[in-house]
Amino acid sequence: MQRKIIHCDCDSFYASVEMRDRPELRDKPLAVGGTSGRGVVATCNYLAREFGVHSAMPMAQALKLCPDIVAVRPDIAKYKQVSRQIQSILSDYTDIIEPLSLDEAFLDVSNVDILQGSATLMAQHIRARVEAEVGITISAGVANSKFLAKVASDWQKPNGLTVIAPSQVASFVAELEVAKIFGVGKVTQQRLYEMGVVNCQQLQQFSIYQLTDRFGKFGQRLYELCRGIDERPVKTLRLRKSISVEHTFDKNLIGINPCLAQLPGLIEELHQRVARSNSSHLIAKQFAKFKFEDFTTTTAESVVAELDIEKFEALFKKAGSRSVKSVRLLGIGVRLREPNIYQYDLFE
Ligand code: DCP
Ligand code: MG
Repeated sequence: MQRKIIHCDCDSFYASVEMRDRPELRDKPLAVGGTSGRGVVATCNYLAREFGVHSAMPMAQALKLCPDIVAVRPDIAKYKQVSRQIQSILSDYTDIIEPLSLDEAFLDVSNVDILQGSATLMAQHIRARVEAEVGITISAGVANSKFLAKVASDWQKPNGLTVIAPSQVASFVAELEVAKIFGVGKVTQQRLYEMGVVNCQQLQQFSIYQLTDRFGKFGQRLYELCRGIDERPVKTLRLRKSISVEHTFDKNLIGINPCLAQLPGLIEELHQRVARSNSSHLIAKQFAKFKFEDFTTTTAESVVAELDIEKFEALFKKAGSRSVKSVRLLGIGVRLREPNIYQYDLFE
C-alpha cells in the first residue's frame, strides 16, 4: 500500500511569531536571538535572509551584513504555546504525528478518510488553518516517504506546498541533489562530489557494494534514498500509559504479612521494567492490585514521583483490608503521565 506522509515546517518560526505580534516589524529585516555583543541568530525573517543572514550566525555579523536589521530576544515560552496550538490543529487530521521540533512534524495520513482521503487537500487545509487560527505561515510537503515529504516541504518555502505524487517520485529523485539527502553532511557531500556525483541519478549508477564499501552502513541508506526508497515509519511519541508486574500464587496467601513479604521482589521487577522502558521520569502514580480467592479484584493507588516502598506497603494494607478472603494474585504498577514534547527543546 502507498503511504501518504505530510511534513509541516513553519516559516522562519520565531521571527514569524514576533512579526505576528508586532506588526511594525513586518516589513523590516528581523533577527531573533541573543542581542548582546556575543549573541547568535536563532532565526531571521526572509527579508533578512536576502542579506545573507541565517540561523546560528553571530548577531554581530548579521548586523554587518544588514545594518538595519532589528534584533529581538527570543520568547521561548510563547513559541511553545504557538507550537501547542499548531500541534492541536495537526491532531485533527491524524493521531500518527511525529514532532521533530517546536515548528516541524511528520503526519502519516495513509488511513485517514476525511477530505476524501487526499493528503494534498489535508495539507492545504492545515496550511490555511494555521494561517487563519495561529497567524503564521507554514510550508508543507506531501509524498510517500518521510525523506521526500521533508524535501518537498522545503521545496517552495516560504508559504509553499509541494506534492510529489507516486508517479513523480522517480523523476523527482533523479534530479535531486545529493546534498538534499538526509544525513549527507559536508564531508559526505565532498566525497560524493569527488566521485563525480552531484544528483541522485548519478548516485544510482553505483552498486550497493560500491556504496557500502565506501560509506559503510550509510552506503545502504544512500543506495535506497537515491531511489526514493525510505520505509521509516512516522513514530508517535505516545508511550504506554502504565507498567505493571503481577504474580498468581500456587497457594493463596492468607493475611497481610505474607503479601507484604512478596513486595520487595515485585518492586525489584517493576523497577527493572520501568528502567528498561526509559520511563522513570514519567511516573505519576503507583498502584497495588489484589485478586482474592473469589476472583474479586481491588486496586489502591497514590501519587508519587518515583517508586516508593513505604507507600506500596500502605497500599497493600489498604487493598488487603478490603476483603477477608485469601489472596490469589498480587500486582503492583505505575501510571505514567503523557510525555511532554515541549520539554525536549532541541534549540534551548
Ligand atoms: N532555531 C534555533 N537555532 C538554530 C536553528 C533553529 O534556535 N540553529 C529555532 C529558531 C527557528 C526554529 O528553531 O525559528 C525552527 O527552525 P527551522 O530550522 O525550521 O527554521 P525556521 O523555521 O526559522 O525557518 P525556515 O522557514 O527555514 O523553516
Ligand atoms: Mg521552520
